[in-house]
Amino acid sequence: MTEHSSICRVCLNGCAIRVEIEDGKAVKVSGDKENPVYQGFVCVKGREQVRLLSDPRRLQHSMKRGRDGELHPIPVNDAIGEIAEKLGRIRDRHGLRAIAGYLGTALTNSPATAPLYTAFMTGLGTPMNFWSATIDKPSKKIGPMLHGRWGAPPVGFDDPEVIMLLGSNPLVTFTGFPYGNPGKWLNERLSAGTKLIVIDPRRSDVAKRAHLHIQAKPGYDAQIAAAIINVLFAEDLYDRAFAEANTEGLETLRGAVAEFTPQVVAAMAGIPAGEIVEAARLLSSTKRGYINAGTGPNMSGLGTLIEYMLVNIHTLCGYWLRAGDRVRHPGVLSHPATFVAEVIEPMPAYGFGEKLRVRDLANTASGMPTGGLADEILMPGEGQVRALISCGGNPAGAWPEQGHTIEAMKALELLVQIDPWMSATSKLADYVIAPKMWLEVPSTTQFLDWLSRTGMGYGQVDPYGQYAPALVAPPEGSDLIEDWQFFYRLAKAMDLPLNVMTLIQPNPVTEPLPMESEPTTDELMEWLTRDARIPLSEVKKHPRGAIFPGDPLYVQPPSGKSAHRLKLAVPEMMGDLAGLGPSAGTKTSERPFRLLCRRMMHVYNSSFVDALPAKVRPYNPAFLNPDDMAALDIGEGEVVELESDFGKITVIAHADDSLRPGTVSSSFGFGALPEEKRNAQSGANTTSLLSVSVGYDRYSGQPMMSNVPVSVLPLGVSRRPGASLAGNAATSAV
Ligand SMILES: Nc1nc2c(c(=O)[nH]1)N[C@H]1C(S)=C(S)[C@@H](COP(=O)(O)OP(=O)(O)OC[C@H]3O[C@@H](n4cnc5c(=O)[nH]c(N)nc54)[C@H](O)[C@@H]3O)O[C@H]1N2
Ligand SMILES: Nc1nc2c(c(=O)[nH]1)N[C@H]1C(S)=C(S)[C@@H](COP(=O)(O)OP(=O)(O)OC[C@H]3O[C@@H](n4cnc5c(=O)[nH]c(N)nc54)[C@H](O)[C@@H]3O)O[C@H]1N2
Ligand code: SF4
Ligand SMILES: [Mo]
Repeated sequence: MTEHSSICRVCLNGCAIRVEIEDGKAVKVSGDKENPVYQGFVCVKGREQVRLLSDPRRLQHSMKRGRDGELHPIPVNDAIGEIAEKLGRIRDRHGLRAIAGYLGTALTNSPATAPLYTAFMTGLGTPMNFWSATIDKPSKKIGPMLHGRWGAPPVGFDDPEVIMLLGSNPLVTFTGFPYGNPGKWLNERLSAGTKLIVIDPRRSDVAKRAHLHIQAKPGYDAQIAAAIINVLFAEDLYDRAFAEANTEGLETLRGAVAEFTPQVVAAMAGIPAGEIVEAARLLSSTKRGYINAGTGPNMSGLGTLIEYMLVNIHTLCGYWLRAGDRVRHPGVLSHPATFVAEVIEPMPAYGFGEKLRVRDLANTASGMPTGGLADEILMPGEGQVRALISCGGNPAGAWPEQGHTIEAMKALELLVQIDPWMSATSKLADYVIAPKMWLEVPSTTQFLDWLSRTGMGYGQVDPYGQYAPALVAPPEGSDLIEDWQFFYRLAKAMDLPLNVMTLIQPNPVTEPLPMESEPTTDELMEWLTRDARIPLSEVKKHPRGAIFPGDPLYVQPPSGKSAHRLKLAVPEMMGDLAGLGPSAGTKTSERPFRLLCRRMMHVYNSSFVDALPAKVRPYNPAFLNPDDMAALDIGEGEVVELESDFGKITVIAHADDSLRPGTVSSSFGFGALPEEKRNAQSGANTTSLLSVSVGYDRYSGQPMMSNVPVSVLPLGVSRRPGASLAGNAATSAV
């Protein structure tokens, strides 16, 4: 038995792990206690990866759909040759727009996947390049781009003294706190005196640790943000000097939030007004703070307005680094950057570049709106998408409105799915390309560097880096390639150039990759990190990972030449806000419950839901407040139906007293394909309750995937006269 260091890639947290290897097979994963950032942290998914690597259900060969309609093994290079030919024919017949690509969350396995995917799509010349960020939190970029750009980083994770989280639960999801050991980091922050505010209809794991948990009804985050700004103005708590020097629209914003008093908003959101006032006072008590909104608010239909209002609070509280401040995370495996304390050139937020043919959507700062892709496939006419290359994502399992997505997948002339598992999308594909997984491929922390630079709520505290070599061989007799190799070989077969962009912001560098002979992954990773602040060779000297402080980097003083200003009151945002005011009237739904999104520690989206550990529930419960269950006469573990305006699913109900009454909380990714007719014991696909075309965010196309009106229908209710379908109406969310 030997023990080696590696990086866990099951999720974005990138834990430093120790891997025990016996007879060439990984047998045990544990956290690396000597690692300065992770300090031994590892979760159940990280530990389970050794079982998953040799799970018999994992694909060992690529597959092709035969004339008999079934999938059969095919040598991977033959598959690539055939796919190249088919794509070439579709391009010649229908044009480049007929070919779309989709990159999902499993891009985290290797820092080479995203650059090679992007280079392939660009080399091919199609604008139909999508990724999962636009069915996740696309407004995290759109909101700040509307607001304008400060030339230095936010205070972020650098010793914040106040943190406000809206609908995110970092202790389970590793988003909203720095990548590392989130529990330890929170303990450290709390003992240093940091104040934590959490806004969530659920007393989530992180809300339990908060100084102030505002357990509002879902869907009121924009109004709550407006009320916080109202208090900042009313009590004169904002950073006046910063705002006067660097912003415009202050008075317009003051006018726009005037009707959103704490009392008015508290009544809407079902919370005490004093909590809004307290939040505003805590937030403005320091200039060292950050605010992060997770999937809950971002999926509630108003993501862009919410993110815009939150970045307004951020600016009004002055949470930006100033001239002379040290930039704590200057990057490791990324290019050195310079930062300046002034407002810099704005970038487009939404509605630019390629237009979708549906819902007036177009490219955004977060990429093309994935919520419109199924329609682009189904809608006949010029530009119709006929081929989809999907890598590391699972459209048929994770895209909203499952039935619609499945119809789209079936309508494609060519569906290529790159996936180590027989996922819902693999089952519908013409070709399934089976890739190598986690410990079988080398990796680096370069993607974490990139995330550290892309915005608030992501990334790491300190400039941390690690390199991990491939540790184990893929299963014997298998025929697997790395994700990036698929795109390299396909480009070669189609005679396309690959101009590879390193994962570096804000000034990405693109250079052509040599196509004469295929590089090794290590050579490619050298290429991707060329000109990095810390050379990869230096990072490799620290196999257990290390912090690379390098020379300190400071924010430069303003050039004095910038004519740009941060915009506090762009007209479309102020218009949207006015539509939510008390004078605009409230929208109601007949349905008494609101479905909340939620993630569970032991699953990762739809990945490996069919291969979960034996000791955990193999399904996604519908969690309900016990009072609501009692009112509906639903027993613990009872099968019930959830019905929205768009679909109905059968789920198993479990009591959870951390939920605000009137809410149902359930994770997604379960339930496979409806035609498999599984029972509730294997989970239900909550995406069937969603719609891509009703209630979406009009800037990003982000579908409404939380705060969704639903009814909870006990099965056989007619036989139980005592049961009421109305829910606990007195307290339910409206
Ligand atoms: N109802 C509902 N729907 C949701 C959400 C929700 O909250 N509620 N959340 C949304 C969010 S936030 C997101 S990000 C999207 C996710 O949307 P997707 O990214 O499309 O979906 P995932 O379930 O993450 O799919 C990951 C796929 O990659 C495969 N995979 C695993 N490892 C590898 C690998 O190394 N290489 C390759 N090529 N493939 C691999 C897995 O088997 C799986 O099929 O779903 C969204 N859908
Ligand atoms: N263990 C694990 N980790 C994961 C994942 C996983 O599947 N498992 N998935 C990964 C992915 S793709 C993502 S995008 C991230 C997501 O990370 P998070 O955003 O932290 O995801 P959730 O746990 O779903 O937390 C969303 C919270 O929003 C609350 N909420 C719902 N609606 C509203 C609303 O309208 N307003 C407010 N204020 N709150 C609301 C819900 O009650 C819930 O507690 O997690 C990532 N990490
Ligand atoms: S949190 Fe768990 S799954 Fe994510 S990187 Fe760490 S060990 Fe892996
Ligand atoms: Mo996500």
